[in-house]
Amino acid sequence: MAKTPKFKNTKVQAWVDQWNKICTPEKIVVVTGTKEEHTAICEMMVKKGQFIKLDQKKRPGCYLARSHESDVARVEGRTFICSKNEIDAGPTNHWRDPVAMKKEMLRKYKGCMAGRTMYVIPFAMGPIGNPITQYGIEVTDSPYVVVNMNIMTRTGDAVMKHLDKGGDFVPCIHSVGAPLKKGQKDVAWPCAKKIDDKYITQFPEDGEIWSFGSGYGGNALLGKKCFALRIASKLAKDQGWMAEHMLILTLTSPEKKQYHVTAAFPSACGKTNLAMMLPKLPGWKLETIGDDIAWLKPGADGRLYAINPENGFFGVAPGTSQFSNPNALLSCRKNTIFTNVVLTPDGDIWWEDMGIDAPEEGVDWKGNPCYRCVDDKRRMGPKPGMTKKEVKELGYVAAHKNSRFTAPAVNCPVLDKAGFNGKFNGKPTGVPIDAILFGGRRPSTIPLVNEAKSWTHGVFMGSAAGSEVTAAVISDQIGQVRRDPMAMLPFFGYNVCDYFQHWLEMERTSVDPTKLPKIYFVNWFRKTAAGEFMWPGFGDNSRVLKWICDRIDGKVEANATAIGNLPYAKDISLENNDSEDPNFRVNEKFLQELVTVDVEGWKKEIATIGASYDEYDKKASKDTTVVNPAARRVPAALRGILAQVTAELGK
Ligand code: GTP
Ligand code: SPV
Ligand code: MN
Repeated sequence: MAKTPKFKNTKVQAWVDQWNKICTPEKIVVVTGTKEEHTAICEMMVKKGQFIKLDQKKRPGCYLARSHESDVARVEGRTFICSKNEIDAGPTNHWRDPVAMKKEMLRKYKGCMAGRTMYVIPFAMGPIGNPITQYGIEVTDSPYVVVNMNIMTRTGDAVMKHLDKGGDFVPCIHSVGAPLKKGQKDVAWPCAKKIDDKYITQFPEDGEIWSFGSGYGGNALLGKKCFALRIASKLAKDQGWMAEHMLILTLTSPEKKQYHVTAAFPSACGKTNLAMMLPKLPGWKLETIGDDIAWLKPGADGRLYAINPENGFFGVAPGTSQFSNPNALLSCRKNTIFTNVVLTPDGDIWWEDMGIDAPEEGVDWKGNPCYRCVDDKRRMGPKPGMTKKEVKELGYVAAHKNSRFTAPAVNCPVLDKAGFNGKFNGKPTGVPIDAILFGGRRPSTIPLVNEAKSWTHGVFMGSAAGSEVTAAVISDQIGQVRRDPMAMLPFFGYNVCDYFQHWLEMERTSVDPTKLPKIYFVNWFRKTAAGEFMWPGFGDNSRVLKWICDRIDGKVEANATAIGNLPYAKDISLENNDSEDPNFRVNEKFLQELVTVDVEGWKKEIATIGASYDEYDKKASKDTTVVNPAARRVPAALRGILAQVTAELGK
């Protein structure tokens, strides 16, 4: 057995010692977080065939990994919230009894690191020393996780020093679940191959995270969804703050007025893109603070202040191009890890809709050869000489739809450095938020932008968010619209109804509710009957952000409708709307439609929102610990808005 190293923090000592005894690794390495250590681990993985080193002139410090076919995205069906009572996990989560779950998982962990190195990663969610920051220790047998955590979080000695002083932390255990027998050769992507052998388990009441069997993204980089959303959302509820699936951006108007905006869109629905967007509107400047997660705390003045707890971007690769998101492309020019994209013969990477020609030949995400299509330079197929149509019919993509880049935030050319470091006007408060956006991929009905009439109405809007399911999750429902309240459906650490109530409480307990951010619902994804996008999206979304700023400043009137305050089309600036390509230009006829209430569509929409509430209420009663099974848990205030909108639509 490996010898447990000595730690000053007794809780760290106990956590590492406990898992050393259970998992029986060959050796233990405590991650110090230096650049040399990071490179050495990457190079070790190259030697073992687990990383491909990319051309170091074109992509300095960059590597490519290919995952196992069973391990390409989050597994929601194997994600568990373990609270003593089922009601506290709520109707949207997979609940398990914590004692039974720990027993079941301990059997899995027994000897699971045999033949492997156990890494101890001290990490911080947020700038080290910031009062909002939280700390964690992830014990893992995956070097891939170590180097990704190095990018996505602040890791190493600086964090351990903080813990040495007795700082508290969230203990996390992760194993790929693939022990090695003596002399057994490792594979390129070790993991538990059967979905049912994977577990992504949160114990919000103990503040612990246990993950087993997967090495991919949010399943394995435990600081991200498991900690910064699931565990943190519960902490936030108990302590009066918010942990949200939101980007944070800083917008500066031509008059040099600054605004801070957060936006909650479901997975693969445009957070990274909006977070680093290049505004089409002349004179507007956008800077990035975060692209996925925001922690918001009420300040003494009643405003909500936000920090980004992360340190890098785990971004969706396909679709990222010079046109759609040049700043993301620049962010992954160096020190980036690519997973499941195409390898080109010159040691570079490629993916679908990267906006550049595919190489004539490459290696696809499964490690098989792929070839440029004969009739489309920007598509690849599994055999030489294929047409774009043939490839489409096969359903083949050369880069996996959920292939990703892990890029350091400091690489982002438009990073708001102060905001990213949790500072505003020199104080470590995070940035004051002016507007909160909700959104999703909705091909019909939902307007381009809709302003909430009140905080409660905004919470209603968030609760009713929904989207087509994307490839960010392993699911047989990709493309179908599902309700995804506040884009948090896969990430609630507790009961969704209590979460709605918590949002309402933020207003009730505010020292000055008039200072809370204004709330908006946006939709960049409306389509025509023929399936074409009606809004160009990307840089053109700055037109919507400007309207929001104008509303905040009281500069424009809005159309008060049954569903909320919509813009008058004339107030959406069409400056610089002269792209040659009609796809990248605002179509004024469509714009009019995008800001008009589709009454019939909304009647259906409202009915399904009501049905989702009924479903939450109904499922709650399954729990035998609930005294009154008929008790309704969806807050009455939200039911009130639902009734109000229903009545007004009927007028
Ligand atoms: P996660 O990292 O999974 O949380 O995703 P995300 O919300 O950060 O999504 P991201 O910005 O990576 O975008 C996902 C996909 O949506 C990409 O393929 C983008 O090209 C596409 N997309 C983003 N913004 C827009 C937009 O304004 N219009 C259209 N049509 N597509 C967009
Ligand atoms: C998401 O699915 O929302 C992501 C990717 O940001 S993962 O980290 O894998 O959850
Ligand atoms: Mn996300």
